[in-house]
Amino acid sequence: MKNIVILISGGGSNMAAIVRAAQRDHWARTLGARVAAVISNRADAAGLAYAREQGIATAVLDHTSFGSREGFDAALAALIDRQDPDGQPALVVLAGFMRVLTPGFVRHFEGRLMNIHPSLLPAFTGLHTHARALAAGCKFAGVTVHLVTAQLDEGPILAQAVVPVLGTDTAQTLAGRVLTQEHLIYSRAIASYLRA
Ligand code: NHR
Ligand code: GAR
Repeated sequence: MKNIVILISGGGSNMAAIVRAAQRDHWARTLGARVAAVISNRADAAGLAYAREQGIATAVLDHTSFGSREGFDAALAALIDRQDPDGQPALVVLAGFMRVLTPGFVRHFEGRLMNIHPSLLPAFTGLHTHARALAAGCKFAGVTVHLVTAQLDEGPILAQAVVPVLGTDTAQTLAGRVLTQEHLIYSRAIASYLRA
């Protein structure tokens, strides 16, 4: 069984959409895969409650209790690796995860570490993507699913979706429409990756 470990920092709506897709499309039977754990760097991440309700193992690793990024990342990697009792390397899915990961962590999971970024990469790497797209006068925004590399918000693009920018849009209204597309494309990108 291929274990999927999802990392969150907040609401976890992308994680929830992936869990629902896995249930709806019977990934255990069709893809030999399951969402094995949801891990957050924040104890107050609302997504943890949803994962627990779904019977998915959860864990919190508070990054502020580590003296360095490397220390946090090493503990996080060990925690993820413990999710695979049969030694099957997990697919690690960043879903609203807000901590930049060190090169050592990325090397350990490279090729099986995915992220969803709320912009049409390579445009608008980093944070506050919707406000920046509006400020730039973009007519289209969107979302990108990519493999994670040490270089922030880069790495091979797996899927994208385009969202038109409306004249009335605020960062919040645009974020809402982009999020709807995120919920659609992430599980499709994961399923395609698992089939490859
Ligand atoms: N790590 C690596 N090496 N590469 C990527 O592409 C990563 C990553 C970790 C997270 C998600 C990314 C996003 O899609 C992501 C991609 C947080 C930050 C950030 O600056 C940047 C990009 C992303 C997520 N985080 C601050 C930090 O100091 C903290 C910000 C906060 O806590 O609100 O880590 O947006
Ligand atoms: C989503 O738009 C996601 O793309 C973004 O946070 C929002 C909330 O996600 N992620 C980042 O900006 C950092 N990767 P969530 O509801 O899945 O927690």
